[in-house]
Amino acid sequence: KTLALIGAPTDIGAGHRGAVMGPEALRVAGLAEALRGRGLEVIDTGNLSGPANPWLPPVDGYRHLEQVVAWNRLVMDAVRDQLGQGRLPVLMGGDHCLGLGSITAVARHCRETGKKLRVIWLDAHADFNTSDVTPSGNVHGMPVACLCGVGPRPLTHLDGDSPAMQPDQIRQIGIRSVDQGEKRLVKEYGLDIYDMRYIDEFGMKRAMEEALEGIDEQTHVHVSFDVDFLDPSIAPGVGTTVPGGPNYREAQLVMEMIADTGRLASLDIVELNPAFDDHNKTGLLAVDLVESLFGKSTLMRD
Ligand code: DIR
Ligand code: MN
Ligand code: MN
Ligand code: MN
Repeated sequence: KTLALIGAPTDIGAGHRGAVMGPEALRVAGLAEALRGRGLEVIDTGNLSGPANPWLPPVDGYRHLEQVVAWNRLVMDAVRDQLGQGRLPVLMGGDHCLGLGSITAVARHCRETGKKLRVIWLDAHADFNTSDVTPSGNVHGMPVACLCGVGPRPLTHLDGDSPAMQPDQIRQIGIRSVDQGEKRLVKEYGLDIYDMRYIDEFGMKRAMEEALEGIDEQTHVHVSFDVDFLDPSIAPGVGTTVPGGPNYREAQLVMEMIADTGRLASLDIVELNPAFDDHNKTGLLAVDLVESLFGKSTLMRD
């Protein structure tokens, strides 16, 4: 299987500028070379080109809605194109609003090919805000809600149909910052969340066993990796750090257990913000973890 790297340099949905530099930081950290080193064929398709960030305040609860829609259309089309060619798309964001376009394309591909979709959402945040409850108006806090059909029509109907997916197709890991109104929505929609309290009490192994339960040969696993999932002490290069995230070993275990399923079929790497980073430390860590996601393991008993 050939991997297709897709750069989406934008911070259109974020509350801080800088994720626009994410794709280049991942390239400089050696993402393509590391994956080729694993024996994978990797094509870098270059960067998508969308509207600039006008850096305006929210209007009716959304910041930059028009530009967010434009970027997500570009991402959706690029991901769909790569899936159609039988490649494994790796979206290099960009902020997490782009998960909407990426997963909308993946979900359609699954419906068309009769696959079961399982989204593994690695994040400090639930990203289930709406215009009514958002504290910021930033659309990177809303993609999961939009995917489940809750949000403004241009985002919920990105490819015409809505909802793109059902809440029971997603598992969220590492969650530790959920806004007040967002918490109510997440409960109402029944999202399956392995928050940090759960991970503290039962351990990452058990959380991942449960999150990956039911995956079989017919499952398309999509990983949406928001780099702020990681503890800020190891990953400072993100716009919205939240203390108390997974440490290095826990994060490696997450990636290795997903790799063990053998069903990873698409990936987003989002929210890497070099403006907050320390000598691309977070970019290098993201590459290290993505290598594990594609099968690099320290395990001696296999
Ligand atoms: C917050 C931050 N929940 C918001 N969300 C972030 O503005 O909606 N998501 N940073 O990744
Ligand atoms: Mn996110
Ligand atoms: Mn986040
Ligand atoms: Mn597929």
